[in-house]
Amino acid sequence: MAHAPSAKHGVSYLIPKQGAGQVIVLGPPNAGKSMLIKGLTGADPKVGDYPFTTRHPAPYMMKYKNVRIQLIDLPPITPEIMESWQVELVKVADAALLVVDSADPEAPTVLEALVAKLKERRVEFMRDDYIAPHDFPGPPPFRKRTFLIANKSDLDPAAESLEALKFFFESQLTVLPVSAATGDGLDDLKRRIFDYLDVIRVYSKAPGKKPEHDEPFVLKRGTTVIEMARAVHKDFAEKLNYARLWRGTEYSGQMVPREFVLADEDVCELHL
Ligand SMILES: Nc1nc2c(ncn2[C@@H]2O[C@H](COP(=O)(O)OP(=O)(O)OP(=O)(O)O)[C@@H](O)[C@H]2O)c(=O)[nH]1
Ligand SMILES: [Mg+2]
Repeated sequence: MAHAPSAKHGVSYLIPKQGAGQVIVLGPPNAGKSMLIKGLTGADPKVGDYPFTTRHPAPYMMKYKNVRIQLIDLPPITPEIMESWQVELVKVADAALLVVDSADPEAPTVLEALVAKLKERRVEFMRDDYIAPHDFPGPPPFRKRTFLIANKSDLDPAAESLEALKFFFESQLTVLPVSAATGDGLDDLKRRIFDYLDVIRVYSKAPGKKPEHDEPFVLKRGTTVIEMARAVHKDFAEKLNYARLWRGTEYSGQMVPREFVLADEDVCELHL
C-alpha cells in the first residue's frame, strides 16, 4: 500500500487491487467494521470499544470457495468527518459494505446524513443487482453495488432498530442483519459478496490434462473465450486456433467459437 502526501490533496492512499475484487467496508465509528472483517477473513485488525480505533485503511483477504476477495477496512466516516482520501478509496472500489450498529437508535439518522453527504461527493450506493447503463451521458457518478450491514444483531435492542433501518433503506438497499461477534449471517454474506462482484471462475485445461481447479481465472461475467485467452497470456488471443468447453452436463469438450460467452465454473481448453 502506498501512502503519500501530495501538495494538492493532502494525504492519499493507493491500495492495489488483489484477488477477485476490492470491497470497501465503511460506516460510522464503532459500527463493528473491523470486527466484521476479522470474522470474514480470519485476520486480526484492531477492534476497540471506542470510536476511531481504525486509524489507517488496510487491505485484508477473504477466502470464498477457491477465490480470494479483498476487503478494505476504513477509519470511520461520518457526515462531519469525511476525508478526501476516504472518498477516493470508495470511488475506486468494486463494491461496498455499508456497516452500521443496528442496536444504535441513531443509526438510521446518521446513515441517512452519511449517504446524502457522499452523494454530494458523487458516490452513490446501489442495490446489489445494479447494472450500469452502457450509454450513461456525461461524467458518471461513482455507483457502487452495496449491502447495508445491520451489525450487532446479537444485542437486545437490535430488533427494534433493525425495523427502522429496513423501513428507511430497504427500498434502496438490501439490508442484512449480521453479528460480527457471534458469526451469525457471515457465511451468507460471503456468498452474497462473491455474487455481487459479478465475476466467474474459469478453469483452463491443457489438452490431455486435468483442469486446474485450485487456480481459476477470475473474469468479469460476460467474458468470451477470446477475452479469456488474452487473460491467460497476452499472446494467446492472437494465437488462438480453437477452444473446447466443459460445463456440467451441457458441454463435454465441444468446440466453441471465440465469441462464446463463458459461465462460472466452465472448463476451457485453449488450442493455439
Ligand atoms: N455485541 C456485539 N458487539 C460487536 C459486534 N461487532 C463489533 N462489536 C463491538 O463493537 C465495538 C467496535 O468494534 P470495531 O470493530 O472496532 O468497530 P469499527 O467500526 O471498526 O470502529 P472504528 O474503527 O472506530 O470505526 C467493539 O467493542 C466490538 O467488540 C457485534 O456483532 N456484536
Ligand atoms: Mg475499525
